[in-house]
Amino acid sequence: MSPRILVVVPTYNERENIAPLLAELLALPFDLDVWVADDGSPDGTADAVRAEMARYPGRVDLVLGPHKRGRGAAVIDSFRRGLADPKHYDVLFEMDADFSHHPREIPKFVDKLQSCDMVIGSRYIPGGSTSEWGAARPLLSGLANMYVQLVAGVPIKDTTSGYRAYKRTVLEETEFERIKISGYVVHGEMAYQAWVHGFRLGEVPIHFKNRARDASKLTFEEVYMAVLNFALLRFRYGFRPRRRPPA
Ligand SMILES: Nc1nc2c(ncn2[C@@H]2O[C@H](COP(=O)(O)OP(=O)(O)O)[C@@H](O)[C@H]2O)c(=O)[nH]1
Ligand SMILES: [Mg+2]
Repeated sequence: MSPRILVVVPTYNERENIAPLLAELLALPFDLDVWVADDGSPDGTADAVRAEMARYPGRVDLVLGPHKRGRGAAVIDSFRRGLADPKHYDVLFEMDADFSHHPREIPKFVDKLQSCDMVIGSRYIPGGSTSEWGAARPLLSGLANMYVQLVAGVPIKDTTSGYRAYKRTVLEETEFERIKISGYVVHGEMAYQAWVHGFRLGEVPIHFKNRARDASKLTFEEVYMAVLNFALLRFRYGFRPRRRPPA
């Protein structure tokens, strides 16, 4: 049986990208809806989404945030609502709107979910790749991943990747209210929670296409908070995965 899928796409000034992205996602051979989590983008992304909602009735929705909340908070808010939705989605995805994460990779995630509860699109396993121009970002992301593996022990090569699929049970047990890390590295904490709850984590290789204008937006405070919080993850959530009853 094919799962009911909800894809959450956070947007901030993605007017140009959102219609083409929706077209590619909705053409996939899955029972799949898309919710765009927009934080009042000044470029009018929400209007572009409304136009697409009319084109694909019932398959696209707009979740408007009260202000610019950051990617992590926007996605978590939509996940909460997605779990409560009467459509009872079996699988929830998150992905960027700027085609850094390509819709054509979605079937790989769906396959992998047959043997895993949470699947991460990975740049750092065989078959994965990135098109990054600067040196700073790959270096930072590589260091962040090494650090997470070292201090948290999650057996994942790309914990910072924001292209992911979760079975709903994983999100139902995720303690969103405990997440302290904001920004770029919230994904590490979500992966740690899933792992420590005893869920099966998997990775599929993806190609990550960076957009030209991207410089790293990491602030010193974000880095510092991340380093500190990751070191504390084990103490906050436990050291070893809990045993789960077989699914
Ligand atoms: N809702 C929402 N989305 C955001 C926010 N900041 C970034 N995004 C979206 O999150 C995704 C990743 O952001 P991007 O600027 O491409 O970051 P990067 O590629 O990781 O450096 C894109 O789809 C953005 O539009 C925000 O504050 N709120
Ligand atoms: Mg991007």
